[in-house]
Amino acid sequence: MSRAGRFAGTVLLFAMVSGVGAACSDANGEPTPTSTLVATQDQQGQTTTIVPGVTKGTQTAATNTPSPPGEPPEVRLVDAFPGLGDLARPVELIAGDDRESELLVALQDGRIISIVNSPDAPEPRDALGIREQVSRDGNEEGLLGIAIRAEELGTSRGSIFLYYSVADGQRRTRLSRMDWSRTSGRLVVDPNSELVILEIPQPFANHNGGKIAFGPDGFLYVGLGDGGSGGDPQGNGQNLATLPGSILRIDVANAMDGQPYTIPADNPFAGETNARGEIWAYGLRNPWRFSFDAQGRLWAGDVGQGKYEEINLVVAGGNYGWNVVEGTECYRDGCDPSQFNGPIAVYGHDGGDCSVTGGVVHEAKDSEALRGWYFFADFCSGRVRAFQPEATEIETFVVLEEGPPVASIAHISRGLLLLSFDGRIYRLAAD
Ligand SMILES: [Ca+2]
Repeated sequence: MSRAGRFAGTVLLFAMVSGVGAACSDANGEPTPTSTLVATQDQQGQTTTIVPGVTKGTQTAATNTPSPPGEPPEVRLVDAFPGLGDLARPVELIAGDDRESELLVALQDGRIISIVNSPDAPEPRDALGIREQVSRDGNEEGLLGIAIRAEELGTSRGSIFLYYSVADGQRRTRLSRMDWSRTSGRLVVDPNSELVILEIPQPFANHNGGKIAFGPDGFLYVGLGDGGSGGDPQGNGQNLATLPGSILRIDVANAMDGQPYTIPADNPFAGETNARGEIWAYGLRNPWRFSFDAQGRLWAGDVGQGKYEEINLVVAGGNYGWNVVEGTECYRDGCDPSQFNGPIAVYGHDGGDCSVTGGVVHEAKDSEALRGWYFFADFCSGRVRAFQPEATEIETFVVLEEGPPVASIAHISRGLLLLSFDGRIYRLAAD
């Protein structure tokens, strides 16, 4: 199957992933990118000279000069693991050890695979398989997030946290912890060691959020969608008494039976009546992927209903507007958008855009030209966009017009990796 064919074939899946498949909108008043820069996509296998942390050949950091202020970098995608077979719906990639010689990739069907961090990586090994307990009934259901505390990566055993849709019983998602150890140097998770941290009833199959990550403060952040359907019929986004529609911040350092987590005392709603203390920020529709940058700032993509896709800078107690505001416009008539935390970047549904995949600020150990830009993607169109967070006025550029269906973006020292539902993991490279 041709690459173009693969991409076309995944557009429908995308629309479903975002939950906006039936909600196409007109383009009136949509903000448009100020610049369109088309970069070519490399063929698979072009970058076989790359080794972890080092970029050889013509793509050395020394030859990549920073982009002039305000000018977007020229980028292309290279297959990061050309020796690997296609992966089935990869949704997260994290380091498996402190040298990043091993990487863990979560597959939506309930597997975690271990791959060698090298372009000529041999076929993956299984680190965990819990397909029988993970629901894939809905397109957006499945194993959606994994996280390991960075301090544990240099050790021989530790804990991994998982977020997935539960197969049995009432429709719900689960945050849980399992133990891992190393066998022949590779991380293996023990599925029998599961401790359930938190379960969230899910009234509908879509909008499950699913990104989980430890912040620089050591607390676990959990992205939850609004509960699903369309338009947030339960009003979870603006309801502080319910968890959906929020990013949570919880302390799982001493998780145990009977007290699987605690609420940090400095959480914005800790101790308030009629509010869940776990909530760090709310008013989110489906925060599909978030990340922390080197300064500790939390960036989240929020998938729109039918008109606008957002990138938000998430702060304690922030209310990002859903379901009163979509983007910078009223979703409910007569609202006042200035009452909410507005998005840092927003784009409309022109040209096939329909579902944002939140990205990362590139620390660019591999390329000076990419340093400091926040890169993110649209799952439906395949476009990759970028902006400079430090700019006085945020200006968003399309840096890649035709890309694959990127479901998640990860950041390791080797570079910025885009996990695509075409089965490949790409590295973003400077041209
Ligand atoms: Ca919003």
